[in-house]
Amino acid sequence: MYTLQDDQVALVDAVREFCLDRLAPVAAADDANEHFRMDLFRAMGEQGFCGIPTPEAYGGLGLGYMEYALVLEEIARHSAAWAVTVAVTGLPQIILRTYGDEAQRERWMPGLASGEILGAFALSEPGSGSDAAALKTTAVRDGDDYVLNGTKFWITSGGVADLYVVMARTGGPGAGGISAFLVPAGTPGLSFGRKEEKMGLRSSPTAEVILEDVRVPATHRIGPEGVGFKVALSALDSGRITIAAISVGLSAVATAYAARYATEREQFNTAIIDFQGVGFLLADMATRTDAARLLVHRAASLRDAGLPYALEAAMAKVNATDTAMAVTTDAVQVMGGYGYTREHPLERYMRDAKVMQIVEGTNQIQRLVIARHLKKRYTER
Ligand code: COS
Repeated sequence: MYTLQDDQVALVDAVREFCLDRLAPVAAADDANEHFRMDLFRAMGEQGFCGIPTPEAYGGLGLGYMEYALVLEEIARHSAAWAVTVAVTGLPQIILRTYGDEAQRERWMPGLASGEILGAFALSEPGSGSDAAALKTTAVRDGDDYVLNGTKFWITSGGVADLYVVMARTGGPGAGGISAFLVPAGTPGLSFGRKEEKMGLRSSPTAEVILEDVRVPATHRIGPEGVGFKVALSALDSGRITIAAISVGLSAVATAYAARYATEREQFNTAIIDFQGVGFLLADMATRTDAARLLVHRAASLRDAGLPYALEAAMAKVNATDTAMAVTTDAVQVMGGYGYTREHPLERYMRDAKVMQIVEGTNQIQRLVIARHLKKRYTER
């Protein structure tokens, strides 16, 4: 029987209470004004939101990806932008936990888990998005240091983050020539270009990260030279579960909002949910949302059990994000003219849903990953 455990329900209730108190009141205005609040991030960190799956020994809550998915879904019901900020500060933690050495873990993980350090992940470049292995940023060894040069694009929390994990080329072309580095904010030569004006996720800043002769000690390299691509892609496997969970939050809140409206709204002396054209739309929205959540929970459970989950994470991501786009669009349709205005949050949900089909690997890349897994499975038989 598939049910949540009591402590999981209690965790979600606590997150909801915080979000209703601190996040919901500012979500719409901060979206309109593109306003990011560092104090709110630190407060979320104090609540433990930033280190849900990080071991207690490194300052986290030591829970699983199931709990992480549940928490991110709940935050996303109030603000997908904030859920993404929390998810992305998790990427350096996953990376350090898997590939970092003990000194790096002790230095950075407790701060990241508690929200004292806001983390960012810098892989994409102007000419390297889906083809991540084509990145051009360089890291050249110079004595006990590396010197980094290049430009990173579309970096979540760019300009406000305290710590950047930067993928840079230390060797030849392709995936095998890439290494990962820790670059703290304030390092000379690290600067930020244009802050993007985005369609959605507007209270989460996204900026260009510029590295000009940025010198970091060799102890800031994560793992051996040449494993940076694996570092990045394995973090993205986990990140895809988080983006999927956030998308389920968007679908769930949009469905609830539209269903409530359709129950109250009367036309022709009838609640519009009783017209099959609207009722069936809502029925499909609710069903698709729950199906998407099940795929997210499957991927999270596999990860928590220490089993392979990359395929299931890609499936969960492609399904949940396509679902969020469809469901939020239909939710606007249910509310008609009201849904299209900023008096209601549905247009924000719809704008926020769009980017979920793009980030952490476009949905075309997810399908490519899934197809490659299928090819491997059916070749090996
Ligand atoms: N985890 C760990 N290692 C992985 C991996 C994963 N999920 N996927 C691939 N690798 C490894 C491979 O095993 C291979 O290593 P070996 O040569 O030692 O076997 C190496 O990485 C290269 O793999 P591959 O040949 O599959 O690389 P491709 O250049 O074909 O790229 C895709 C694969 C397209 C899947 C990858 O570039 C990708 O996911 N792109 C999207 C990037 C993305 O998500 N960007 C979003 C940034 S954050 S918003």
